[in-house]
Amino acid sequence: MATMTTSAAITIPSFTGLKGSSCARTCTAKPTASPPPMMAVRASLKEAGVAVVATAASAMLAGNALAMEVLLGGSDGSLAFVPDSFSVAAGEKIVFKNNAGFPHNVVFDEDEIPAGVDASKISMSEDDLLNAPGEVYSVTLAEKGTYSFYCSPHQGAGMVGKVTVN
Ligand SMILES: [Cu+2]
Repeated sequence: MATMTTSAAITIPSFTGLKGSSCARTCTAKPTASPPPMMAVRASLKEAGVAVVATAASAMLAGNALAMEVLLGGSDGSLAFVPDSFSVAAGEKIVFKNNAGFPHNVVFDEDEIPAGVDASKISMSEDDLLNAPGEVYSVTLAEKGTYSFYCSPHQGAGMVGKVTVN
């Protein structure tokens, strides 16, 4: 009697001890219900991860190669900076590129730039115009703050923009 009880007591825990505690809850849930949903979640996470990585990579490539690119004139013919409001890091290059509806230029508003910044040093001349498709004007802003700029031929048509330097 005593032997049988002991062996039974040993046998049962060795099964329930493993399968019972570590598997009964996790294992019965996993092999049956969890794997399909978990795999589905993992798959979608993977896809999302890939998309995020791809976006980050292209953003990095664009950042390295051209810095911030702003189109002069919308492809739809609008007289606008595209985008007309954006942020860059201090010292990051901003490339304004002639796209459509030119001539355009880029003039910073001396009243709407950080104190101490000389508008004439970061602006094109009011008379200087980008006439050819793809022509660019590049500028690097070192001082943090908000800068307003406009295209002198089209300021009246609303071709204005704002950049925040962080
Ligand atoms: Cu313009």
